[in-house]
Amino acid sequence: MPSSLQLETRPAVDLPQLDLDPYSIASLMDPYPLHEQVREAGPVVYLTPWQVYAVARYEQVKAVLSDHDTYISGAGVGLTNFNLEPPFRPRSLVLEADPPAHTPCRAVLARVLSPTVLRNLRPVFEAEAEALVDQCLELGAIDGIKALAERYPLKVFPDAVGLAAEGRENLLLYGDMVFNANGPRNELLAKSTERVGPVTEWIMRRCQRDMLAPGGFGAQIWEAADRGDITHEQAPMLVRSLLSAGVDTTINGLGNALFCLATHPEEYAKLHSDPSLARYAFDEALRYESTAQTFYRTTVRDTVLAGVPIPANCKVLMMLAAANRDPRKWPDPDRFLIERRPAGHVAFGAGIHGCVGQAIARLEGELVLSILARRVRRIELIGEPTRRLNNTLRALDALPLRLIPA
Ligand code: OVV
Repeated sequence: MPSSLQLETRPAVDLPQLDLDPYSIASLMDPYPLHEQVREAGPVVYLTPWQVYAVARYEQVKAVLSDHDTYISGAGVGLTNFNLEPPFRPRSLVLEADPPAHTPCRAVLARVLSPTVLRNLRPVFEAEAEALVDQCLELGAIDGIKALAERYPLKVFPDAVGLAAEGRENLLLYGDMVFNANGPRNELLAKSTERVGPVTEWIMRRCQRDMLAPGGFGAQIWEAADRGDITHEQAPMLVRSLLSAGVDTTINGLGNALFCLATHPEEYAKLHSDPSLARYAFDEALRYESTAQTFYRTTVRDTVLAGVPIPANCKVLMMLAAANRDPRKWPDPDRFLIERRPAGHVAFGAGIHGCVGQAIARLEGELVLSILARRVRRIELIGEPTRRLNNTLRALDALPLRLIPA
């Protein structure tokens, strides 16, 4: 047999084929055993249940995030390949777009959420955090999710966008559905699609100019269209991005941080004695319990990653939460340590699609945790936390806590 034929029929270089399902109930409840299996099987693996490539090591996740020309977002950042199946809603102009179309849209959002803007918002966000923590302290026993992790972002973020108070719980249903939609068409997606019914129309109506208070993020997006930075057709779609990505994410970031602190009293004690650790504690919680567990890319051409060939038009699953616990990158990765400096974690992604709202997310996290640290001596877990399963998000439904005042 001629050697060239042998070469052609040789299987791809060491591509482990794993019969593992990240969307099984067991894995959604506790994803970390599967993360370790994928990470240790090789730098690139193939998950047979969904027929996708997957990377779970920090180095390869970072490589895929960084090479946005090869690993594109325009074919969707979930399991569904938009080249083969249409998206369930009109594509996001930032999340599900590539340069050059992506660039001006991203720039508008980056300007609206700039450090200067956030510096001005800080006193407002701080006063809200103080009021809410005081209310929780008066109650003593609270559900940390409903009373704090949900209430805070649901107040401060839509206020900053310029959204009226009525109907904000719709944002929770919408976020739940958008993040479920990045996974397979399973029971979770079916249920949240059912619940979301009339909400989509409500959301799209809120993106219109007349619904957005002057001076808010929403109004500023429309002003960017007046300046010609984007078109007036694009403006409501970018407001939709804020409403899609700005609430459920921070809610669960905060909820997971409260969970980490309640289950690691020795770490909470450190935070209580030095509230200036709040910013690091929030980032460590994001590393340890990454809110957005996964995102996908799609190969635009044949490529090679860590010596493994990947053909064109394939979905590549980036296991962000697994990369954030890769022992090749992090000493003692399975320990929650608030004095760690977890710079470089990929809970916000990285590169041109890295979370454009990460500064506002960190502002919310830092403020809530630092005010808790000052006013609460101890956080006691007084019941079993329950999970809210979502195809993308690491989320809690309930977190029974008692707050012991300082
Ligand atoms: C779920 C999600 C994350 C980030 C961005 C968007 C959505 C968007 O709609 O642009």
